[in-house]
Amino acid sequence: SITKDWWRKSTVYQVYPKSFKDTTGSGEGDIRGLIEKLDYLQDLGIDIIWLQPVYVSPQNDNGYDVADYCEINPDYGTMEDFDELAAEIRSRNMHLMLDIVVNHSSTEHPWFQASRQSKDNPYRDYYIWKDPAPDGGLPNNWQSKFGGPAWQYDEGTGQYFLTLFDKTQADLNWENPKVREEVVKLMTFWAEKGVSGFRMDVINLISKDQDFPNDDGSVLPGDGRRFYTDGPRVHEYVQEMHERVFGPYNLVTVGEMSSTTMENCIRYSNPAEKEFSMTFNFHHLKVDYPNGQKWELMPYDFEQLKRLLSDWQTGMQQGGGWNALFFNNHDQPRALSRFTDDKEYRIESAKLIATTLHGLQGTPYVFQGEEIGMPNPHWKDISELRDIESKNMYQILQQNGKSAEEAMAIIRERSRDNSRTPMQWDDGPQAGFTSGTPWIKVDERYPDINVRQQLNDPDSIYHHYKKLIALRKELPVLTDGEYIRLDEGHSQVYAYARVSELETLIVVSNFSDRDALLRLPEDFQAKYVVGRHSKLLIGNTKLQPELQDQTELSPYASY
Ligand code: TEU
Repeated sequence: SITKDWWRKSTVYQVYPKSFKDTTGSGEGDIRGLIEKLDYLQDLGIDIIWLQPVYVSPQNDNGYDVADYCEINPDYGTMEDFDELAAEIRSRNMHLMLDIVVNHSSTEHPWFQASRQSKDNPYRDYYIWKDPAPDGGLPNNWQSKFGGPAWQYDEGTGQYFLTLFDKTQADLNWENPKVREEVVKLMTFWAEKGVSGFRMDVINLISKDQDFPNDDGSVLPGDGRRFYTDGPRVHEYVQEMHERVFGPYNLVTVGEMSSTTMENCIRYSNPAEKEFSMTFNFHHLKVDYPNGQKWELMPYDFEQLKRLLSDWQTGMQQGGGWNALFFNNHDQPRALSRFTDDKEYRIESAKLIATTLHGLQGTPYVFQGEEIGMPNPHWKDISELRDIESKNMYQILQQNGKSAEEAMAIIRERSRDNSRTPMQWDDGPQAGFTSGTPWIKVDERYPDINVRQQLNDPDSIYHHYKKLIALRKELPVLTDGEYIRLDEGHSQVYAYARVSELETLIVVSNFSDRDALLRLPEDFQAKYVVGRHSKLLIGNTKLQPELQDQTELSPYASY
């Protein structure tokens, strides 16, 4: 039986199907490959599998350019394969969460093909078309997230259409009730197939200011771009989806919020608002962006990382919102390489990343490969990369004056392909991912970093994740405990507590390659440690009965 808000004790595993497991020798992962690995995910303790897009698509943005919302891309398999996957997941008491990409569709979608036929075509207003500006230029100064203008000119009808992402991803016009009807229909189609939930792609961009004002360059505090985010009718649209699909089918939903605010995330995820179950926000993953600019390099700001994590813990807790917890996904470089040490202290670092995240309040997301400590791959040159955003930016950086080497150095750190290389199953050819040639290279360190070797090692990163996932189901304080930051600006250590009536849990992480010493704040010790049953969550998740008055921490140790 599904108890209310069951997903507050769940852990989600994110599958990037193209790189998960190939069963045909095509060099690309497929649905049957995921079916083969369900026992592995069940063993890890996963409750929900977030399957990224497998719909019909020209694959310009690896499936986030959908050309048929209710059909499976033949590269991934058939609808029968999908139905078998759904049944196999249900039979293991696990849940399937599908990716819904409805801010935009592929320009190869029949809707768009019709829309571009003529200005009076019935599908014209499914998309956002604008006349050229009086001087013949672009309708406004909006820029695509993948670089370049956000408007593409259509010769046939002499108008521009909006593309906030790639030029082959045309933004849908949510002002049009027919578009909203189509979205309800396609979500109902998948809900009827027994899908338990949806991850909603860049869902806070669907409501545009109908004046389409120029971007005045004012940015939201810390990041983001005003015209992109949390538009005038976004909450109205989400509430309509909740009323017509999420609620009736009791779905668990997560909204991907590009450059949003805390206030909006509280509105999006407080159950009383009847919108989403939880939200992804990205502020903590921009602490290495010099003044919010992704395509410049700087060492990450540790204090800002801790402050953002803490602010969002406290703010969402006070506002009744719910965080989707993550450090990794298919759009980000591997956190292991980004925030810790992926060489000498790789294993300690991978465990630290896990312990630091899984001690927080929210629903944790495990992105494929993080549970075995996969680092950023080594990229020789741009020819090894596949991501449309990386390839665009490699050109744009050089147009803006960077040398090819300087551009490549930035791409190496920032590219989304860092997280898109094939899952490393064993030390056999192509890490057991494919019998063919992989669509993107396997990282050369796979013989030392793979699933098979870690399944048999009780001290492995894999088993550390498995224990953390189990602990979330065992300790109520992980779900409900008040969050209290403890490190007070320590230069190496991030420490926090989760406190409930019965338990005090303390999570301590040394994000440095040097020994560290942490003394817990006196008032905290007096109030929460003396006389209370205090537990120290140890990296290997054994619970230590008493608490020293100060904690010695070796490099990248986490407790
Ligand atoms: O990502 C939206 C998004 O904000 C990221 O693309 C990020 O802003 C981008 O990498 C630039 O830094 C979602 C999907 O997760 C992503 O894979 C898609 O490319 C994008 O939407 C368009 O559908």
